[in-house]
Amino acid sequence: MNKTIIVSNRLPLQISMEGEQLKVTPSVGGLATGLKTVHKGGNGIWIGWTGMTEEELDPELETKVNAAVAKEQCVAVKLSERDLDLYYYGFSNRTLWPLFHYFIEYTEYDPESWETYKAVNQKFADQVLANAEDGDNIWVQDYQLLLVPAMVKAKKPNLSIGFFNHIPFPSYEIFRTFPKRKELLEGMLGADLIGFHTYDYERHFLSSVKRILSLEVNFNRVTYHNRIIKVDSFPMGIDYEKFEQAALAHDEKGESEKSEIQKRLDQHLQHEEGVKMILSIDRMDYTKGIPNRIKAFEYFLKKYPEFQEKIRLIMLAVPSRSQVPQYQRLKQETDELVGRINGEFSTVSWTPIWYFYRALPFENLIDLYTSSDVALITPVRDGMNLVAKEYVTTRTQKDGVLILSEMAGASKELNEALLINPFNYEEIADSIKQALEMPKPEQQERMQALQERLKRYTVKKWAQEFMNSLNQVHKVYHSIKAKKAEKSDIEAFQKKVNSEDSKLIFLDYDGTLVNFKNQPEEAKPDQELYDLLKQLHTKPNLKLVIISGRDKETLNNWFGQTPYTLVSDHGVSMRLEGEDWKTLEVLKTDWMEDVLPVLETFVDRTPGTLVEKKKFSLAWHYRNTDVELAQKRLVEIRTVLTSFISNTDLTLLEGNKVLEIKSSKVNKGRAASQLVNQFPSQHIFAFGDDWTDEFMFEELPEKTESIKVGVRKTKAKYYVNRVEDVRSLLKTLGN
Ligand code: GDG
Repeated sequence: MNKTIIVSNRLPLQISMEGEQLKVTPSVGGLATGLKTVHKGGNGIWIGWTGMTEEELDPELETKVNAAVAKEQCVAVKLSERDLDLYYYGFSNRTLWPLFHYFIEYTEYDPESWETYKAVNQKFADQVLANAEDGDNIWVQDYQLLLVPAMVKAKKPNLSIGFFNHIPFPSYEIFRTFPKRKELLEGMLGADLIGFHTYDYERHFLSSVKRILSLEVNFNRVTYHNRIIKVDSFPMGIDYEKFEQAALAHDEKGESEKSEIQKRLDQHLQHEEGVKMILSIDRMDYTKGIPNRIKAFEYFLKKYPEFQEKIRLIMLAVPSRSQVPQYQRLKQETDELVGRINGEFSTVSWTPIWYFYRALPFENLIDLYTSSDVALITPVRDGMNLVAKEYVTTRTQKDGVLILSEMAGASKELNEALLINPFNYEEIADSIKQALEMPKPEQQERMQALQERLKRYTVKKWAQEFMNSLNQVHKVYHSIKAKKAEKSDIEAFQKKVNSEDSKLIFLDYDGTLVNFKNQPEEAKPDQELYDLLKQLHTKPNLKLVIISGRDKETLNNWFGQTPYTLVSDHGVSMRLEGEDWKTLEVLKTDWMEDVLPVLETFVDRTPGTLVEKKKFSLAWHYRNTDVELAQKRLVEIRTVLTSFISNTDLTLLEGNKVLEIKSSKVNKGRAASQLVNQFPSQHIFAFGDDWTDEFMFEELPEKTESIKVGVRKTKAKYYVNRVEDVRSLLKTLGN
């Protein structure tokens, strides 16, 4: 049976020594909970680091650790102290983390860390490869492992690979600054499904893929190395039940069961009528907007002094990455700000900020959530932010107000919160006031709506949706493409070609026999192509047809001396062996005078595009322009031209990065059918790569062996990956 392998930097467990005994405690974090069904169901395994370095493990202990993690269906990846230093603290946290959170000035690039990042990603990939069998699903988590999908795909292309990025994906303008931008994207594109928390991260990623790798993107699908990769957003939820149950249990607690913190909170709240508490919880990280929050709070106290001595900000900052200098500076700045403000505003009975720099047990977290009237969450960048969701979930009376930064992924879902820009102190101060004065019914109405959403889309649901989508991607992928031309198919083709029967072979030119070049005139035939066509043509009773969108003159230049049949302009003219060119369709061209200036205005406004004037058609080429601008212009051009061509026999034809305006009376299908009637053949082959060739695939007789270049939706029966594969196939047929 197929299984799922989850891969993350850390395994969802803690290992500790109790005397001589090894103790393994499963983690209770959100991700571990969400993935539990995926992991434990159907013999899944989880691959990651145990938290103990190679240096801490002697061979005996290592055996014990491996056995203990195996009991939890986990497999350990061995990391040395140096690995950890350069891959985790180094490249992941000092390079990728700031880069992806828009802190370019913090982004360090150190080649040694990069090399180690690659090597460690390879260690993870090797462990996956050692444990995976064909048909398994692999789900790679987060930015520490961006290269793993491609490393696994390269060795086992039949595995379905999913990748989820838990942090933002930055805009192209930020991402492009990074020296290894290509390598990172290519690493991720080893996956079949790439997930982000929000649509914004998804579109930033697609934009980078289009611009940096020049890949074809249709809606949210990327075509890469003849695979189709789906990119989608899956906003991660929380373990709703766990937080709700914990809050309900908290409500039931008698005085004697209360924690010390809870007692202090109660004392404060009961101190005076109208006293309120504002809560913030985050890892001490520069992305979380901690200094901004404190400064905005100070501004609030000054702007609305009537709240002094009535409200308190409780700030829990959990120590994190404290060996990185920026984190040390942040800690210092926070300490100073809190000190200054408490010094400035405190009275004998009141301090405005209660500041905890430590982690608290889960129970205390619930104390804080349930006792606070307002949650003030102000990250400057945050992939999702689960704290905001947890606060909402613990509000059993549906009161309380969430103030949330619009820079947190969670803000996309939590519309009923008071959304703020974390750089706008005025807005934050006013929102704090609004929250403190918000009437209960309004609080409840907002909270009700927020809770309903979070209850529906829990972390379990998130994991399920991702896995469903991963299974779906594979199915869709197999259903839209033709069958790959395998050895046995090619042998069957060979038999036909070698027989005495009559054969007709249609060959498209650009994108089929030669690769695209920046300028159409650069894509000339080379000697290898001439030779292989010549060889193929020696087969008995075989007619070769080059059927192209190119004009008569070009085809004459390139193939005039050959004995092949030539069809130009998608089927306007034809030349049979030893004969002159003749026109298949009599076409008017007077429309060109009117359309050409229209296209030229688009060329002027769209650098990198050009108009090709053919005898019977006009083609707007956009291969060398910015992809997104081209998409926009295409819509405009289509709109302008559609009204222009209504009531004419003109049509718009979309090729590979080209839009062509031509008569609807011509297409390759009509021309090819005409040739089939004129030269009835026992075997027919047709090769092509784009939409213009689809007419041919569609209209040729059923028995035709049609072969498409590239994995795209097609009417062809077979596909091959690249021009080089067409050439090698034709060579085989010629031998
Ligand atoms: C990354 C992304 C994305 C916090 N303090 C204590 C404590 N916590 C728990 C919270 C919450 C979790 O830690 C923090 O999660 P966040 O989502 O808020 O932030 P990051 O750690 O930065 O997580 C983030 C997330 O990945 C998931 O994809 O949302 O954007 O940056 O669950 O409850 N737990 C305990 N004591 C504490 O003192 N027990």
